[in-house]
Amino acid sequence: MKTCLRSIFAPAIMLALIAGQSVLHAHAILVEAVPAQDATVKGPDVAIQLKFNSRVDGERSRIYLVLPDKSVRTLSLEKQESLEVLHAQASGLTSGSYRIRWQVLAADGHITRGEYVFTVK
Ligand SMILES: [Cu+2]
Repeated sequence: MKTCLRSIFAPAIMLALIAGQSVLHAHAILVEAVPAQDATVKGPDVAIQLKFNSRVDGERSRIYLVLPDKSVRTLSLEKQESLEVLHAQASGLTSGSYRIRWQVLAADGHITRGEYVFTVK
């Protein structure tokens, strides 16, 4: 009887595993950003919020800010309220063109990175 049950459930378990894997295997893709790409915002203090399509590990993720003079500042991330969102605060920004550079570790164990430009007026 035990063997019988197993043979019925095994395919279901296999399917669940395959489905689960495709859900887990989601690289983090940036779906929403504040400031938005190419946006112009008011300084000197700018709140940065990056939302991804999957959970990201805040401990192993980084947001860098490339300043108008090309120097790079590593922003400290605030505690994650939502596991898909990273928050940071950039202060003392004078007017000019800035670049957000992000690198995140997604729930599936893969690292993705990207960058975009915004302007402080
Ligand atoms: Cu992946």
